[in-house]
Amino acid sequence: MRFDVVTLFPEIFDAVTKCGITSRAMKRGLWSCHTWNPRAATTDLHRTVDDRPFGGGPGMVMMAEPLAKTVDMIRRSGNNGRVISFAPNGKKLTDERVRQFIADNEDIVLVCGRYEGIDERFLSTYVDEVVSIGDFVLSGGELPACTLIDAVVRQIPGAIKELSTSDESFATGLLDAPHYTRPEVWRDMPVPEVLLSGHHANIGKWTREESLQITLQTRPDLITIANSSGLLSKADLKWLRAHGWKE
Ligand code: 9D3
Repeated sequence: MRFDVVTLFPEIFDAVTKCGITSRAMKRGLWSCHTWNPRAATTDLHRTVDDRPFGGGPGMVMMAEPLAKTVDMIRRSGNNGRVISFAPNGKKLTDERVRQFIADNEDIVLVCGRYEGIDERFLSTYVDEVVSIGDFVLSGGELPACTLIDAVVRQIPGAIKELSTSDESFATGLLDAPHYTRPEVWRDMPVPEVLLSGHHANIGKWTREESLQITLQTRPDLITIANSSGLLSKADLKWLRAHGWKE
């Protein structure tokens, strides 16, 4: 899988190309990432990529032409995949959309906005899809683009050895149970006894109930979704009803 990223700040993508699971997956040849600076596609003395908004208002707007020239270059370099741009008014990224990117198995072009946004005429002619990562204000599209890359790449088959990605919380539909490691007692706080017992059935039951509890407390909406997706057992439903769950 290949990502081509249009960005004024290519260094930010070191976060995914140089660090951790995504870096290892890149060394294994599972994906590649090329950054393209739209300043390189400008012709004026000051390499201008932004200008004042027509109609007035605060801040600056990214100009269409440097972005269009850059995507044209990316096309000529061989990436024929979807063009995704990032903006606060985009559609919220979900685990479901991330899995679709994997299933599609296509290259992707990412366009990162800075300033107040991108000229609408570029968006309407070059961009297939606008993505947000949530209702909070960031400084630009780069961290959302890194977020998308990280979320997608870690799900490429072979990127992760330890956990099968189907084991993860969004596949079980519940949040993770708490984790503990050595030492057995840290600052007078012991590890829950059941986890030291070696009794795998009890450990499984405890872990499941911790997951149900944390999900019920912090994300009750996920309990409703897990239930309607058939991800909850009779034992789960019994535990939930006993702990105040209202269907
Ligand atoms: C919603 C705020 N906008 C109107 C006052 C101004 C504005 C703020 C921040 C316009 C662009 C940005 C930069 N943010 C992104 O480019 C962005 C983003 C985000 O801020 N939050 C969540 N997801 C994303 S994806 C791209």
